[in-house]
Amino acid sequence: MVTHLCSSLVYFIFSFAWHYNSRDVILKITGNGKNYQESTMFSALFNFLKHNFKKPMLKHIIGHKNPDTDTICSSIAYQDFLNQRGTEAKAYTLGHLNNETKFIFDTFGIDDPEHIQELPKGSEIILIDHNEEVHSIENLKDLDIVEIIDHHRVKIETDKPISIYVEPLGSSCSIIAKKFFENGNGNGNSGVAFPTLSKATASLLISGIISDTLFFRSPTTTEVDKELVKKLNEVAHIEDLEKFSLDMFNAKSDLGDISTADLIKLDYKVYDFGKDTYGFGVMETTNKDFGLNRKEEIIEGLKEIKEGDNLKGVFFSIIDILNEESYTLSSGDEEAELFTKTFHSENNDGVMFVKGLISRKKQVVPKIQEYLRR
Ligand SMILES: [Mn+2]
Repeated sequence: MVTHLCSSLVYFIFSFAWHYNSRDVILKITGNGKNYQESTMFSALFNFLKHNFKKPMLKHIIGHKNPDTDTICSSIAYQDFLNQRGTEAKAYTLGHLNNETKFIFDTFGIDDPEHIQELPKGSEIILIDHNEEVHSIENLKDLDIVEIIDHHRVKIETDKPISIYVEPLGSSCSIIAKKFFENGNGNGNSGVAFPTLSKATASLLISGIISDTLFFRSPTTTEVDKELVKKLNEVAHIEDLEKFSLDMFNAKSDLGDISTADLIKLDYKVYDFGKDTYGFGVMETTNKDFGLNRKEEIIEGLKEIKEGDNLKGVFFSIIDILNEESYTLSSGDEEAELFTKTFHSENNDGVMFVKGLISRKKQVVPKIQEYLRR
């Protein structure tokens, strides 16, 4: 920094002196020496200030809409990682935290990230846990994506080269945890600070992995996720992970007097399959009856979303975490048929039960995509 400042100062003095000496030559061209002389002086001064005192642009870390635990925890952990490496970055959320995330924040004493809907034009953003425009911030088109970290299917086009880290791991928190272990504690590249993994960040990363993999029950789980939780817990020291995961899932299932519209949108994503676009809401729960008892209103809600958002169909899956099975409702007969045919299930009075179907990302979306391609 000091060397840089000195060399810039020397450059400033030289460029100013050079412009001053060549004033006579310039005078003939501009016809007004005074103005020119002042403008060079100012532009040299401006460049000097710009190079040495320009505030680095803040990188805004953004997870997906209808945020879940993985999206929030990976955003906060990555903010910590980047800040420790000297990069100005801040995590935001595009919506309210769900009850599972709130439980985790209460347990570890973490503050909510700032809520935003949009960002000023030209802001630099890092997308975490998503890469599709429909899952992102409202005015994504006006923003400058500088990096993507994700574990979903890739569907994005950028107009310049950017850093992209996509790995088929169980969570985005797994990818951030890997970054800490690969770059931290003395393994970093020379000249860059080594991020230290704090107890709080390790706890958030474990929470995100447990949440997204349903504590290793989901078919999205990899051996890497299991290894990472072990290593992270050497720092986090969560005594009983099994009990902690049950507390998380029970917190997520405790939905109180939530409205039907909010229930459907709690964990809701829209997927474009080329010709047709469908909506998929999921409710991962240890209390499936909370959803099944409201079957009629939920189906009505799905129909409204289908109409309002001009979709081909909308599904809502009640996922029984502990028994690893699901009950899916749909917005109409045609989409119900698509679902029963794709998953070889039956439609029992509007409820389609499938044993072992618990992942929207790895099972539901790819299989429906495959079926529609036929
Ligand atoms: Mn995720």
